[in-house]
Amino acid sequence: MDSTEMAWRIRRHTVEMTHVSHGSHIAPAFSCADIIAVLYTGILNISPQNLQDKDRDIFIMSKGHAGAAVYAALAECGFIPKEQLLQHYANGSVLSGHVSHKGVPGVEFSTGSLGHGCCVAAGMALAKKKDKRKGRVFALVGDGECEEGSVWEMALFAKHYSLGNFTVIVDHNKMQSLDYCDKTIGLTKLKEKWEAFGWTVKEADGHDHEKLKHVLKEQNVEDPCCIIAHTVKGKGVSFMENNILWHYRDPQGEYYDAAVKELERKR
Ligand SMILES: Cc1ncc(C[n+]2csc(CCOP(=O)(O)OP(=O)(O)O)c2C)c(N)n1
Repeated sequence: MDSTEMAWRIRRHTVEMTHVSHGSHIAPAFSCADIIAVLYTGILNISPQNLQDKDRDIFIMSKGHAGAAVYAALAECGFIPKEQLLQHYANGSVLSGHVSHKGVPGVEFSTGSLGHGCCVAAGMALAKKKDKRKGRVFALVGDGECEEGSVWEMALFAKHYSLGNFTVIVDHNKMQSLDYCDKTIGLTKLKEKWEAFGWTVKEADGHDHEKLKHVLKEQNVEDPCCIIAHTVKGKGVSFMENNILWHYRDPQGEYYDAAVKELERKR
């Protein structure tokens, strides 16, 4: 499957998942749907067959609240049955709202408490390096998540250990849960901040699949790499785009119908 079809399917599944469960975080999932689609269709060396392979790539969804996008990609890649997606956010389901690795093959670490996943990912990258293992480690963080102090401890750590096998992707949609990032805790000169920590920094349109493939394919030798992906929160359904309401709101009634209609038209 190509990345465009994968991104469409991630968005389409996410509408159903959040509609059925009355679950939140549709806009955070739409924001990174293209990044996840590109990762799972041509970058990550992971499959249901190589999950025990110590040389596999590792992906950690540090902004774990957008777990629907990961579950949808895993279902499309054969890690979990597609029918299971509709249990997302349901009581007792293994597909919890925030990504969980318990009972979900393909999820490497449970996340949701922002600022943690990327730190564990850095530790995994160091373990790979020490064990002389192949494979790269990727972590997807939110820009609001970059307001967590632990993210910057991780940045120091990854540079100190020259983790060239480690890539952090920042989903830079300029929004967080209740407002714009800049109105909460400013993130000005985000590129310069990562550079000041000694990272190689690249920027890309987070919805341009060719650009994403280009920056994600290149691997650094010594420095850890940060890719700042410029995105639109809610991307794919026009009334959700850049609209803070859709961080938590779930699509019901006329909103559900309109979201489905727009996505079907865009296929
Ligand atoms: C440690 C922690 N504090 C607060 C929250 C509540 N929370 C969930 S999503 C979110 C906003 C995240 O913003 P961002 O990282 O920019 O993600 P995006 O805008 O892409 O959804 C917050 C504060 C959390 N999950 N973890």
